[in-house]
Amino acid sequence: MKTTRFGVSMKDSLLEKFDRLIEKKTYPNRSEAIRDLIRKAIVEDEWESSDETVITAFIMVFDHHKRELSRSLLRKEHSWSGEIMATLHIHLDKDNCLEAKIIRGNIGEVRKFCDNLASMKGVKFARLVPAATGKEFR
Ligand code: NI
Repeated sequence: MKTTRFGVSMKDSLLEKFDRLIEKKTYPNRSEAIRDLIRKAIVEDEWESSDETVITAFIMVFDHHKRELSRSLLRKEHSWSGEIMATLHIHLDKDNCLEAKIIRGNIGEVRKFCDNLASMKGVKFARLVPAATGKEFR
């Protein structure tokens, strides 16, 4: 496959920050770091603009003492029509639980469902991670 070189202009201060990031993430050079960022942006766009079925990982940390949270979570999961393929539950400490769910479904519906879970009282952290098929790279 043909490779093209191109120049990128940016302020020194931004480049310095980028170089520190490259070092921290142990990229071998700027080109590899930029390629990786571009790939990530393409995968995210593919995922966001898809109306096909996507697979996502949803991660949440919550306080299981919070009244009604555990029951409400179960109720929401049972009444949702989408597909939760797997749930991993870890008791982080005496107060907090971490759950990672692998969810398959239409992106709009999955996002709405996960936003609903994330907004429950007692949820301390929640993130929906795209796991695109990466068909752009085949
Ligand atoms: Ni737990």
